Amino acid sequence: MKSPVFVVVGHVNRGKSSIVSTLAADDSVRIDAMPGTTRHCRAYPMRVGGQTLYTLVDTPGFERPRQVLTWLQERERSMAQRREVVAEFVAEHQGRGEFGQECELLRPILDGAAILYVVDGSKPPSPKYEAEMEILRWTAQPRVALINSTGSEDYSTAWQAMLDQFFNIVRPFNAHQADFQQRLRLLKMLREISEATREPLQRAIESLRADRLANLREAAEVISEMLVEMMTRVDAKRLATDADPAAYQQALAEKYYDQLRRRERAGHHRLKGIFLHHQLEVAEHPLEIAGEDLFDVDSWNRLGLSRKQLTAAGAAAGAVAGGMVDAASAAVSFPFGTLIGGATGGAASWYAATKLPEVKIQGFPLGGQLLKIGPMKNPNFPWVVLDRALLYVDVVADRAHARRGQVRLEAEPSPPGIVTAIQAAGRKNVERCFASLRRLPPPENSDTICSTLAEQIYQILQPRHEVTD
Ligand SMILES: Nc1nc2c(ncn2[C@@H]2O[C@H](COP(=O)(O)OP(=O)(O)O)[C@@H](O)[C@H]2O)c(=O)[nH]1
Ligand SMILES: [Mg+2]
Repeated sequence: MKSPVFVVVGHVNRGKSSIVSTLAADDSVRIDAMPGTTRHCRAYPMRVGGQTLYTLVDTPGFERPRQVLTWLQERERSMAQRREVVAEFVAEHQGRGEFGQECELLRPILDGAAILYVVDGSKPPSPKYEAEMEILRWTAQPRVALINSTGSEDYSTAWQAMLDQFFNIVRPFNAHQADFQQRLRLLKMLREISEATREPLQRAIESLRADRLANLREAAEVISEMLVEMMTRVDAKRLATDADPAAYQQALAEKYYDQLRRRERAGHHRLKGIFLHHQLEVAEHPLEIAGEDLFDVDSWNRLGLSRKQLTAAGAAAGAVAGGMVDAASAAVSFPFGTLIGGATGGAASWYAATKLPEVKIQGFPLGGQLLKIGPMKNPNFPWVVLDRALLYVDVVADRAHARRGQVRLEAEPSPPGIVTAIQAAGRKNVERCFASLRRLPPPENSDTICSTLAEQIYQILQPRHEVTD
């Protein structure tokens, strides 16, 4: 079955390319404050799993609609034959240079595409639009007008009265604000515009919904993998037998924390890709681990974890970690409180200067000491990482692909501490995974823990981003 095609028409700078970008979930569509950026028609398919659900054709709009309309009117035979006259117009002018833009946009319409006519509701309507709307009416294809708004003024009532005369349906649609749900709502409306669109658009809606759930599941897996790796990470440095481990601590700690931050950035980058935001720049404060912030209980409260929750989680984690402490670390003590900021019990554990057995490899004696840092035992650490990841998904999952420019993660309106919104049972399940991961050596069944954790995270994400009818 052929997938529906929508040709997006309107004056320059009305938001045509923005509508294409948002409906095709494609952030590579050029959107520009400079008029005339789109010079040729270009098709953007909405694909899911290799299948094209529907296609949007971005156009530069009409160049000389009045002349075209005059040409058509001079040749009008009857109302029933208007569409044929439009076809004659294209046949006569195609490839000739004159009316090039008009031929380009009319061709797919004559081939059966539906029309999305875009106006800017923040600018007043004027008779200068009538010629192009009339030409579109002559094509007799299904026509929908979308009132987009690029500014704050609102002339939509006046537009509605004018557009009603030329279009089957008139709807407001803000290309830069529309979230996933609003996109689906628009598709449901488009589904009804003709017999030819009904079935394929119904299937498109179902595919997009299934894809949404698959994306949320993938996001949960990405977050889980990231958490597992960040929590179980251990960095080590081999030292000579007589070396002073204290001299190497800081460099090793810096490397370790730097790797954790990188791992988080890489995870966030993948989350962005899942929701097809390839160009989007997300500014976020780097994960603060070694400084005061992470260990300042007040900053945890801002994330929504109460003192009581922290104490409870800390006690549980401490008990687990306490049983697992390497004998070597008990013997050697380092002044890490100052370096790592140990207000709530320190961040990563240190396993310093473990004596290595003397072995010889190809005649060279090996041995000495091993300085190790990790895994991260701070009970709050994974909750902060999880909270940041959930906030990140909130930002990218519902952002219109037409909206360009940097987004500030922390500035997004989001309830403080998404993790606090998690039901007690869910939080307990997540904490159970975290507790297993805090063990050293890293648990052998971390793959199983990772999938259990991913399922728990999916249970958090799914209702947050659920699509309702
Ligand atoms: N705030 C806002 N700006 C928009 C919206 N749609 C378009 N614009 C802006 O209007 C300008 C033209 O948009 P574009 O989609 O390229 O329009 P086109 O020339 O009709 O394809 C760009 O600067 C867009 O950022 C919208 O829904 N909201
Ligand atoms: Mg454009």
